[in-house]
Amino acid sequence: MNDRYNPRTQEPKWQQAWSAQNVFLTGEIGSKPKYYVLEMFPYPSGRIHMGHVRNYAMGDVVARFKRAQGFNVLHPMGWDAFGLPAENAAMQKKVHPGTWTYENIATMRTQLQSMGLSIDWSREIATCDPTYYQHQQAMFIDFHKTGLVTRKKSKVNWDPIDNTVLANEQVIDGRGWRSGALVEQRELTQWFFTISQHANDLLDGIETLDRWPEKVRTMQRNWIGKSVGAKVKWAILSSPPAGELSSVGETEGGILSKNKENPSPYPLPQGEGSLSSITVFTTRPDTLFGAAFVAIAAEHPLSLEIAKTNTQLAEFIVECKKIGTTAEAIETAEKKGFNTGLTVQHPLDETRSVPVFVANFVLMDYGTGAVFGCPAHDQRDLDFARKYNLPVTPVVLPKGQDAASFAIGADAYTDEGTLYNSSFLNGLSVNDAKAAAINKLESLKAGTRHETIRLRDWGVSRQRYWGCPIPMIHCKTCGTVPVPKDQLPVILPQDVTFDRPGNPLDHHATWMHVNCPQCGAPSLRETDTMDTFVDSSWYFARFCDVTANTPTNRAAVDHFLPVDQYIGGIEHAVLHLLYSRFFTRAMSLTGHANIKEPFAGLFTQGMVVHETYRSADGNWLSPDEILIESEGDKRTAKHRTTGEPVEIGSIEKMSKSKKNTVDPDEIIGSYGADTARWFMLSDSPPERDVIWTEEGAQGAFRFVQRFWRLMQGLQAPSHAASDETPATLLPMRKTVHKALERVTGDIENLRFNRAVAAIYDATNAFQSARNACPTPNAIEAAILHECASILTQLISPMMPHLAETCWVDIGHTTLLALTPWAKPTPAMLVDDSVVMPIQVNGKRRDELTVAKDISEADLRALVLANETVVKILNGTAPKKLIIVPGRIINVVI
Ligand code: ANZ
Ligand code: ZN
Repeated sequence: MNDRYNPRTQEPKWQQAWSAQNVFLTGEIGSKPKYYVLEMFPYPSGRIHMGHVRNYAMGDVVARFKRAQGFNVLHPMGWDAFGLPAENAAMQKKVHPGTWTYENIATMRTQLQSMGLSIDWSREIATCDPTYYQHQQAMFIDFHKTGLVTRKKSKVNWDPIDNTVLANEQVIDGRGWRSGALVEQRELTQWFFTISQHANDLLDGIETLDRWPEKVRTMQRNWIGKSVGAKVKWAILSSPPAGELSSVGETEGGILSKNKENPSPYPLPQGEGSLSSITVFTTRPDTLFGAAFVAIAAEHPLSLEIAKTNTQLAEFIVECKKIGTTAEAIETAEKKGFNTGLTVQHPLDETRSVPVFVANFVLMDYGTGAVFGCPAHDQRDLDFARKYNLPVTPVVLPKGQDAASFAIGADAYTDEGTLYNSSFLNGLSVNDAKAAAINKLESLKAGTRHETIRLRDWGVSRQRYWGCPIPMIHCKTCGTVPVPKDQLPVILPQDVTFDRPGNPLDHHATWMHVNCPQCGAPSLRETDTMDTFVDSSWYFARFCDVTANTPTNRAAVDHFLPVDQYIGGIEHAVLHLLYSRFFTRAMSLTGHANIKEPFAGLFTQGMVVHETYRSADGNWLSPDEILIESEGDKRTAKHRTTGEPVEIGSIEKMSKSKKNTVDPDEIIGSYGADTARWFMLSDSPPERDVIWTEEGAQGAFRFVQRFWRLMQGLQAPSHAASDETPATLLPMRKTVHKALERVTGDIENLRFNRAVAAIYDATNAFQSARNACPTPNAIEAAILHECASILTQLISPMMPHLAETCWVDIGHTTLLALTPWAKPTPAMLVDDSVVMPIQVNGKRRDELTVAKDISEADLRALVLANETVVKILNGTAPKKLIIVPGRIINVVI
């Protein structure tokens, strides 16, 4: 007999057995209740990393557990296979993106299979495969027909040397990654999904996601960014200084339009800040009486108009544009303004006016592209006011402050308080003042209640090769025409070159030349491909039936969706999840599904982190280049070959740049997949980071060996264990049944580390009991076997190979993976009982044997039903029943 468990022979053996018996294929619809567990599918970058191991180990525990609990489990796997890295590889290694991608998929599939994941591989999909993306193209056309897709102008990063559009990640410190040229902003007509029109529905939906982390729900809410407030009109009073913007007059209907010498009309829609007024958006109409200035965006039509005759302003506008378009860049840039010389009238106080600035912090595409500034109650406005010497008038008085002495120093006051310095708003709370101000504005026709959403439409055009082609054709006479569905898929051409910058599809000799499907005239294919976030926005629906010849099989989608448990990284908390939620709505609007929320339960797991190591010359060293020596608590490291001392650095997320990674293949090769899975799940709560250590892996491996040894030499008993338990085995048997109950609840709630702890305890108890019972009789053997079976099943979701091996070793003849989850025997869950004397009026009359943890209500009922007590009471009620828990009962009559 072997005296060690050998994962290298056992793990492949069981993987073959499961696959040969199709254990993990999802069953027919309706055979059993369904359970859909999904981990975010990987990008085929080349090899799996430890983060994948953790993510997929967790999902697999849930899948195996739910299967054993009698669910028809859908647990699929696929590849998020389009994207820029494949094109970079094509350029650097002269290999076709498709070849590179499929080779990576083959490698990673083998790696994942070596983990022993219980996946239905018959449902595997790769998003770069035409059998997948043809359906995405069909839906794009349906979305287009339904108004869920539009085309409009949008800014892109333009590399003026390479003459190409750059993805955001190709812009490094404002320069093109290849050319090094300063990147410019250009406007291009691009394709968009109209997600912003669904913002309110996406917001409302968040409230129904009660099995999502609160943190993610908050991030989604913030990203959508709904602001409630008002639009307020400020009438333009005076002109800019003469000479800069010549001859303007204060005539009704606008200061410039009626000027005969300068007839250029503003390109402004009436109302949105027409010639005569500037409309701002504010969330703080309560602070209107503290206004010190109005500021407009550099690209506001009014600034552009003034800049036509004002070169200084024109220069300022150019400077503003250099900041870039990201909200982050605008937020961090130094706040600057340009005084236009215009003044506007306060909407609630005829006697007051404020100056108008063009300011670099005002975004043209948010709100109305114009704001009023209240320095006392907004930090940005305060900084601005200090810089340009504008008055700072507080209008919200904090509780406990004195109106006569309260003053604003370096910090704006942004909290609650009572309005003052504010005419009819004086004395109101901030909230009441907001309402009162809006009412007044509305009655004066100077403003309206208004909500603004920060979420922008989702631009999906990418000027790249390795993505899903957008199935549209541009015809000179018919405009943009969808590719007829019977001509789908629009397949990416194979013969492309990557030897020049830009989109290879634009350089292909023939691909883009087609005839218009409507009029037959020579036309051009759209050469933009879709953002890869589109690919991952519906893969979970395709998994329900990967053979359907329409995008979805409605019966399958209606049955399996929503995903019951989705597991992935917090880095996808906003975009991927929001896009998927939108896409699911869009699919339902076009008949491809019938739900709004794709993921009923979401779990975001923590990262895998590791110590870092550095040599004396400051270079990072990988864990396998060093040796750790420990003396007591002190650990030192030295170089494995040179013996030079190595500094042990901080614990960080595993990354290639810091070389603190370990390779899953190596771990699985030396310890086996079960050890890797067990350690990943055992050491910290799944939502937190887990520190990977060699010592920890070794500890897990020792447990694997110990568990296996413990299960040797137990034979299947002649009959099942009865409830009667010899006193020597009773505590152990109870511990094991209680562990069964606890682990069941812990896995249900994804508390894997707690489940592991309970298994350790129960395994220890089992080991002691076996030691104490070296030659079991038939009754004892049956109990030991029962407990061994339970323990083996408890480890099976985490360590499925070891569990199958032990399952056979203890005499079972079927696959554990096909065995229903055990149920604890209720009697074994009862804690040790106590004997409680019953006194009547202080005199001992009887006793009760009850469970230690019996509730007081149950105990009362037992006392009143006790034969002796019933006789003494003789139909009357006791005056009092005094219970000292666990000790004594006194009946007072
Ligand atoms: C006056 C005011 C006074 C403001 C005060 C705040 C505090 P959120 O919550 O993000 O929607 N704002 C409006 N449009 C803007 C734009 N296009 N670019 C830059 N800032 C803009 O922010 C709304 C607030 O941001 C608005 O309320 C406005 O400043 C500013 F004590 O109006 B507030
Ligand atoms: Zn045409």
